[in-house]
Amino acid sequence: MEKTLVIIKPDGIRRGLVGEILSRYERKGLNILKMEMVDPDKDTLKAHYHEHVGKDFFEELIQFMMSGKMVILIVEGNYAVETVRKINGKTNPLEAECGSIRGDFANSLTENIVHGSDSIENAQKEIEIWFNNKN
Ligand code: IDP
Ligand code: MG
Repeated sequence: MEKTLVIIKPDGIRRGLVGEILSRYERKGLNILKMEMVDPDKDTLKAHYHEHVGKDFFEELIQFMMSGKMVILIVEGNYAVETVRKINGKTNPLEAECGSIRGDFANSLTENIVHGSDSIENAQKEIEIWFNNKN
């Protein structure tokens, strides 16, 4: 079964959206395989967001991700990677469709509530980064 890595970012926790977000994945028929509340350190975040190291928004992104606790999830199901990205909505809040998590709740390019892996290969890498191979 396909697996993907989801993060409910600190703004999602602060705004009390954890239950709402989980239920959107569940209602679509996806299965929550693992779930943990974490206080991320900078090195783990840098590994997770290595493709963005050096970009002008990188420091702002890391500071935001370290601004509070977040929830990490392994979500599985048919086409889990693409399905989660669709439920999450596009990165730019102006382009995220209403009905998606970002479309309904985000109004910032940085603070956009959720992360979902963008490929099966990256999902495997990100699951290793966050769950230390214990899946
Ligand atoms: P994704 O989360 O939809 O995969 P990415 O392009 O991989 O989007 O960017 C990772 C995260 O970095 C985004 O979710 C968002 O929090 C932040 N981000 C992306 N682009 C920008 C930007 O142009 N300005 C500020 N933050 C950004
Ligand atoms: Mg991405």
